[in-house]
This record gives sequence, C-alpha cells and structure tokens, in this order.
Amino acid sequence: MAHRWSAPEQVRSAIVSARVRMYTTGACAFCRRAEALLAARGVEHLEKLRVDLDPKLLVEMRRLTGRRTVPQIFINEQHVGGYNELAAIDRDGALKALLAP
Ligand SMILES: N[C@@H](CCC(=O)N[C@@H](CS)C(=O)NCC(=O)O)C(=O)O
Repeated sequence: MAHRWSAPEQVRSAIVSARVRMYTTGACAFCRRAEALLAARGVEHLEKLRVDLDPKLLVEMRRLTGRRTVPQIFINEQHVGGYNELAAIDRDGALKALLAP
C-alpha cells in the first residue's frame, strides 16, 4: 500500500525550480496560453515583464530576442521564443528537459 504522504511528495517533485520569465502585455491571448501551459508543467513562479507598462522592457525584449511580438519566454536565460515555439517543445519533450532542475 502506498505511504499516506506519497501524494504530497509527488506534487512537490512536480514543482519546477527553473527560472522562467516572460515578456508580456496585459491583453495578449498568446501570453495567457503560454502562462497556462507553463503552469500545467509545474511552473509556479513566472516572472512577468510587462512591456506595455515599461517601454524600457520593450526595448530590452527586442534587443535580446530580435522579436517584436509577445510573449517572449526565457527559461534559465535561454530564449525559447513565443507561444507556438513553447507548445512545439512541449510536444517534442524538450520543455520537460529545460524545466528539469
Ligand atoms: N506566433 C506568435 C504570435 C504572438 C502574437 O501574435 N502576439 C501578439 C499579441 S497576443 C502580438 O505581439 N502582436 C503585436 C504585433 O504583432 O506586433 C506566438 O506564438 O507567440
């Protein structure tokens, strides 16, 4: 029989410690989808950088990524791309590896 505390331990092990940050805006459907996918993969602390509120963050996002659309997602300082790219690496298994401690 499983130990009575095994379920909470499994939940804890699914929580991701990778640093995940996302350049985002307040009204962005792709950003919401990205956030939901990251949450579903165990990302509890998503650092959101609101480029619509701070023009310096928009300049920074463009400089770092060469892109102008949001979201732009970084995992442990590695640029993943936007929502479509995040969903693609989720499908092929690479997201799990990136998020692994
Ligand atoms: N293929 C991109 C699409 C992202 C996208 O179109 N984002 C919109 C906001 S939801 C945007 O930044 N629009 C501004 C623009 O196209 O300049 C992705 O998957 O992230």
